Amino acid sequence: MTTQTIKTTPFSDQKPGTSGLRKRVTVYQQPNYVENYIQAIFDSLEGFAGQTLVIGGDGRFYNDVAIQKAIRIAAANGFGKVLVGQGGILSTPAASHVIRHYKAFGGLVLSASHNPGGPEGDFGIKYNIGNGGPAPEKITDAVYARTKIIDSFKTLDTADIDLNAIGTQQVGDMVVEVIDPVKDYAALMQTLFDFDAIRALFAGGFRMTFDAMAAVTGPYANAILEDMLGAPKGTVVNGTPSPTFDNGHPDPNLVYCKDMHDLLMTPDGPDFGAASDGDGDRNLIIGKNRFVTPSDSLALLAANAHLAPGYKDGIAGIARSMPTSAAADRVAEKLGIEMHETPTGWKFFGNLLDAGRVTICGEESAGTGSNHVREKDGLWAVLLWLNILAVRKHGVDEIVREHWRTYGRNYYTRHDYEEVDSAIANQLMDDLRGKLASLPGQTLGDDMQVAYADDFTYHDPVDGSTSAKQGVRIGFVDGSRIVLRLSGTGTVGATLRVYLERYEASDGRHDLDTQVALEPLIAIAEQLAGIKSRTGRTEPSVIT
Ligand code: VG1
Ligand code: CO
Repeated sequence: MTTQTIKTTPFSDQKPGTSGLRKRVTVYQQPNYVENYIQAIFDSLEGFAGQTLVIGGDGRFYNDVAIQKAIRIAAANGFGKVLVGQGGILSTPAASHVIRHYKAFGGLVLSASHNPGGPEGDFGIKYNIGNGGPAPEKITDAVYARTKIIDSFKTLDTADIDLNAIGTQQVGDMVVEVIDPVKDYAALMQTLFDFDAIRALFAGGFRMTFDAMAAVTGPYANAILEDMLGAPKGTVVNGTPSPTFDNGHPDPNLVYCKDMHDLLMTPDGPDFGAASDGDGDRNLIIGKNRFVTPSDSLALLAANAHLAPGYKDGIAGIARSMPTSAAADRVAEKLGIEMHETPTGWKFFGNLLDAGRVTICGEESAGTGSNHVREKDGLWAVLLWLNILAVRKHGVDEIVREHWRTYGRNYYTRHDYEEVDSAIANQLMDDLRGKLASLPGQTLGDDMQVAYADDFTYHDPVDGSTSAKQGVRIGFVDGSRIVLRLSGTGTVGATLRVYLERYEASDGRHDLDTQVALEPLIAIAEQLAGIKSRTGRTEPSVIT
């Protein structure tokens, strides 16, 4: 089989964002768009000849087309083997595990995560390195530089492989093995959690609902929750992956999972509700009468992790993204373990996990995970919650309240303004940066004194690299914070994210409405940034 070298011209818009390259499907459908990007990735790597590449995606529209292209380009570039999930399916955490488990060189994760799918929706490609985690900035920067000058790609003129047939097939000199997407991942979960205890919980009448949002976690949740753990049939809803996510928006938050939230607030509703996103790395946790914010969930999971067999010896440290609330910091302090604050995006946790400095990581955007893989992991978080509930024999609400009585409560919310004009959003951030130097010492609102104001710069303690301009933070003397940054995963215009946090001590008031508790900070953010007047929006598109 002869390798074809095809001439191409660069695209100017192939800059990877927070989590890979995300674009409208119509952008990806341009001739050579996928080919250029994948070739640029391979051109930025060294030493993969004869090695294994993992390929999998969340099953969204264009997944199959992109996978067939990726397989041919991988073969033409000299990979020895491709492992691909049956039907092209691998959740993001499962892909991370498969890379690690089979000691692959790396992997291509095809997903636009929580963004809608379908011909009018989004698509994405992300490269993960041999530790199973998203490529660090050094690699994504090199890939972007390469996309700007690429002039050819390599491929083969071969038939499509059968993505549904488990087993091996040949593409040129390369072997393609189609694997069960669930099996290895389910086995890993069994090593971490007390399946007997969780089985007993369900057998005792505990009722749960899990919304897979017609996305990738359906097969995983069905196999693990219903088949292995004995949750009643019907526990998993929307469990069949659909290329359009049944025309839904697979973002597990209170907007898109409102029905589940309402169900958990009814007296005869289930005990526990959970959901995951398009590619299976996010989680939403709602107990009876209690929504658990992702920042609180991170703190609670860290404080209780030792109750699960996989973490029985305790955790080495915790890391959270900068905008995530400081609730976990208090847990780390009490446990006497390391605490790290990183920029947004899972790629910044990889070094800390590899170095054994942290065990549990999390982001306010409904992402939590541990050192078992190098991605955030939606079902992992759900299973750890179930393990904790099974051991502690209390409900979610009781456990959350007790946590606040011990550590205090970090009231927290995020206000998103989506599809804002990019020029307006950038100007807003620039003007805000211009004000930062003058803020410390000032009193804003009625009585909020600014302690510090900066644009977050991260210094990676493991490899010494620096990442600047990671979000504007304004911190107050009482521990409250306002953070503003622009999203790196949106595909249309700019998304402005405003993160708001206020601390209430362990003996303080824990029962305020979150938006009311944060009202003074919301007003200060508006005063400083002028969001309403600049964008013309009267309210956020999404409040989480
Ligand atoms: C968002 C979240 C971030 C998360 C990223 C990828 O990024 O804020 O915390 O890591 O999505 O998540 P941004 O740049 O839009 O704020 V996923 O589940 O979309 O892979
Ligand atoms: Co995701």
